[in-house]
Amino acid sequence: MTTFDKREESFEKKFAHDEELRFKATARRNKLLGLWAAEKLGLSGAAAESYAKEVVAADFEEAGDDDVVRKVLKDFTAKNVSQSEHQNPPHHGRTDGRGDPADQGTGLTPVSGASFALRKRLATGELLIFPWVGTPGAQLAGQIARLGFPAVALDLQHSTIDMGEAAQMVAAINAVGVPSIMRVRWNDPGIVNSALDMGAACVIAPMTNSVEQVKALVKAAKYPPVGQRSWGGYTMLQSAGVSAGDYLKQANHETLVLAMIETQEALDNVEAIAAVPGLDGLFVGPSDLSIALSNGAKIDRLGQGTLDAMKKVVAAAKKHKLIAAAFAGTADGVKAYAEIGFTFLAGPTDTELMRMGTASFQASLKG
Ligand code: 3PY
Ligand code: MG
Repeated sequence: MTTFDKREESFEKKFAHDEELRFKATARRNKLLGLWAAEKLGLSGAAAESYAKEVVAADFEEAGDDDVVRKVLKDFTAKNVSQSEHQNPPHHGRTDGRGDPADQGTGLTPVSGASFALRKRLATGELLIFPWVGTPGAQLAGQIARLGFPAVALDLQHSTIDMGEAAQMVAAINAVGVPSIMRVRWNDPGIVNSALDMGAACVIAPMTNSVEQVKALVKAAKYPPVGQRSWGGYTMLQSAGVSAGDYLKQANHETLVLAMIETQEALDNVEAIAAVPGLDGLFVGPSDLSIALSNGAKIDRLGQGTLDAMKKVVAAAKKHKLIAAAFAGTADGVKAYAEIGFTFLAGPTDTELMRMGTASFQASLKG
């Protein structure tokens, strides 16, 4: 046997040994997760042990941890274990060697945790309605995140929220275990990259009109091999409660990038835009779209022409298995857009929430 052969043989042995260790460690982590989940499900003793075995076995369905998470969430839902009880599973540190050593034992939330739960929830077909915040301030953002919406969106295009303020607002929202969405100021790779680095679970880019522009958006938002997102923002991610090692592994899947359809050009290209690999969804801006469709004459978010154009967007999204999303603004908007197939809707703006709260307060004084 040559020296080269010997070296190759010893590499192979070491690889097999490492793989075995990794396998055992992952199984042990899954067992601990299974025992924790069993307790939440009211199981104990042999029943808990047997449930933990099921969780270990669930990991063999596919590569990665999604299969395990899916099983536990399904069982929680079936047994009505409430969100607040299961949104913070114990963190045992990564066991597959891919985590950042700095993460070990810090108790940070994996990316698949509550602050990044949008894809899983949307996959069920559930209608998600979230507020649209344009008023700067981490305290306000934190308060809104506690109102019970499934996510909170920050609008940086038409507000005075700057990136520094946005980072604090995202941290305040994520601290409550709620996903944050950011409509960025423009489809600029640096801005898109920063928004995600802050810990946003979803980025919406305005005025994306062509396949080239949407390809550039995806390139900025996804790590290789899908795109060319640059690694960084470690400190911001940690302040948002996210483990860096998990984040690199899971961000392409768990964070969403949506392209806005709000011009005639985007509408004409919607089929081709929807086919751009790596894009997660289409988000209609009905104000701009209706202005474009009326050649600048009016904002007509609920007009028939606008609704017909929006149906075209839903059809393209459905065909390419993308999220069909839009800005609705009011309850009437939410109802009309849900009716035609949108499942991810920006509902009230922060000022609309204040207006409605004030109206309800004044009405209750009269009653
Ligand atoms: C639009 O309606 O044009 C939007 O961009 C939502 O604010
Ligand atoms: Mg717009």
